[in-house]
Amino acid sequence: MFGIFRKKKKNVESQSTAIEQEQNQETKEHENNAEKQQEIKKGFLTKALEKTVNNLKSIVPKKQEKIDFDTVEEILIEADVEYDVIEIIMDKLPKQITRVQLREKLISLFEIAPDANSSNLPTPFIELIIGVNGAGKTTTIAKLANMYKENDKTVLLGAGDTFRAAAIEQLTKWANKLDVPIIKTKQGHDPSAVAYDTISSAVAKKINHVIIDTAGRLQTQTNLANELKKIVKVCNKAYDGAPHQKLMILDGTQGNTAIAQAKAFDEMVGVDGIIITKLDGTAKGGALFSISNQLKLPIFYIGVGEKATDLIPFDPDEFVDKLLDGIYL
Ligand SMILES: Nc1nc2c(ncn2[C@@H]2O[C@H](COP(=O)(O)OP(=O)(O)OP(=O)(O)O)[C@@H](O)[C@H]2O)c(=O)[nH]1
Ligand SMILES: [Mg+2]
Repeated sequence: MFGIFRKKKKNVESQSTAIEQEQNQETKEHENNAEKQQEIKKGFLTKALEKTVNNLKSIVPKKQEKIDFDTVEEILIEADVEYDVIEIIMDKLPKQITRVQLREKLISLFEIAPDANSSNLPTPFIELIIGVNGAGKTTTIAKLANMYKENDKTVLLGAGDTFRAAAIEQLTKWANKLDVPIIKTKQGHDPSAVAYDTISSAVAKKINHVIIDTAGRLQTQTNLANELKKIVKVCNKAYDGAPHQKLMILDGTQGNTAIAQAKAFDEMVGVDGIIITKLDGTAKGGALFSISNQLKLPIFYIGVGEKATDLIPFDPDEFVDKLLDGIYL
C-alpha cells in the first residue's frame, strides 16, 4: 500500500522535474531569443550609422582616449549638428575631451525619453502618421504593422492619403504582403471619411492597432493644415480620445531642414513623437541631436532600410555609444 503511494509520489516527482526542465528550457530559449534580438538590433544600428561613423573617422582616423576641443567641434559640424546645439554641447568642456565627458553632454540632449509603458494601451490604439512627401510615411506604416503583428497584435490600416491613387496602391501592396486588412476609398475622396470608417471597423472587430496614412503635400500649406485638423477631429468623433498618437515621420537624410518641417506640423495639429527614416542612407546622423533638442519631442523609432523589418526602437545610449565607438578608445 505504502509502496503504491511511494511509486505515485515518485511518478509525480519525476513528472514535476520534467515540467521544470521544460520550463527551464523555455526560459533559456526565451533568453537566447532576447539575446539574438538584441544582437540583430545592434547590427541594424551599426548598418544605420555606418555612413555617419565613417564621416567622423575621416576626421579622427585613429581612435583616441582624449580628443581636443576644436576637433570635437569639427566632428559635430561634420555630423550635421546645428550650431546652437554645438554651443550647448561644447559649453564648459575642457581643452582635451574624454569620451565620458562628451557622452554625458550628448545623452543629455535626448532628455525627452519616450514613454516606455505600452502595457495599458486603449483598444484600438489609433496612430495618425504625418509628414512631408517622400519622408517615408507609407513604408513606416508597413514597418509598424509588421512589428505589431510580430507581437501577436491585430492591425488595421487606413489609406488616408487619398490625394494620389499611387499612395492607396502602395499601402494596399504592403497590406497584402503583410497580410493585414486595409480600409480604403477612391482617389480624391475625403480622407476623414476613411479615418472614420477605419476606426469604426476596428472598434467593431476589437482590433488592437489602427494606423492611418495621410497625404504629405496638398496645393498649399493651409489646405494641408485644414485637412489634417479635420482628420484629427473626425478620429476623435469616431473614438473618444483618438488619435492616441500623432507620429511625425522625418527623413533623416534631410538633416536639419527636417526640423522646420516638424515645427510646421507641430503647429498644425501637435505632434506626440517622431520616427526618423533613412538613417542608413545618410552621413548626417548627428541631426538627431538637433532634432531632439530643438523640437523637445521624443524619437520613438528609427528607420534603417526599405524592408518591413527595418525599424528599431530609438535608444539614446546605444546611438551615442555607436557614434563614439568610431572615434574613442
Ligand atoms: N533606405 C531607406 N529608404 C527608406 C526608408 N524609409 C522609406 N524609404 C524609402 O523612401 C521612399 C519614400 O517612402 P514612402 O514610404 O513612399 O514615403 P511617403 O512619406 O509615404 O511618401 P508620399 O506618399 O509620396 O508622401 C521609398 O522609396 C521608400 O522605400 C528607410 O528607412 N531607409
Ligand atoms: Mg505615402
